[in-house]
Amino acid sequence: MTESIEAYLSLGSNLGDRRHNLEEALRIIGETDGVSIERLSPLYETGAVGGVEQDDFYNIVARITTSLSPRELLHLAQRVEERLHRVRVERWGPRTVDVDILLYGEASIAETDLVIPHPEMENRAFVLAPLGDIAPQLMLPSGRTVSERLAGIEGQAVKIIGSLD
Ligand code: X6L
Ligand code: MG
Ligand code: MG
Repeated sequence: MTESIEAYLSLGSNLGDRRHNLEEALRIIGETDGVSIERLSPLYETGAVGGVEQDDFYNIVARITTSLSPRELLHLAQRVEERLHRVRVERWGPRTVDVDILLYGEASIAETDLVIPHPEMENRAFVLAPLGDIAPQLMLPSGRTVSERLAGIEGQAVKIIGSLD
């Protein structure tokens, strides 16, 4: 009952062993004091959007409960990216793992390095499709549910390829 804030994380990988990278990232997150993974979406393979032409991603969304503050959660995401040897070559380039905070309870945060809800989450099928599998009726900042937003997105290839449970 101490880990009482519900939050959603988006994880993606398109470099190296994509499944292994997501598994390792989730293992580290799940082993962290003050974080408990409550639910995992199916595992998706998704066409890359934004940035240079690059390989397809594996994406997944996790619902967690946590006693960490938003900034502590950001630091955890950054530690996970470092542990998975993420190297920043160019903006929106290929990465071993990317861990983004989508939502943190009802929090609305706009700091230079920490914006919650994630400002682009409503436009990205690689976020909305897995999020919709575990929280279809979740209300987004636009006032639409996840499934309503997903229905309005076209041309972004996403497909379920398995699970990491
Ligand atoms: C216009 C302008 C339309 C920019 C789209 C969308 C830019 C997404 C960046 C955009 C635009 C992004 C992942 C990814 C990235 C991922 C898949 C980004 C930043 N991360 N594609 N692209 N999965 N499928 O996790 O999301 S880089
Ligand atoms: Mg991202
Ligand atoms: Mg990120």
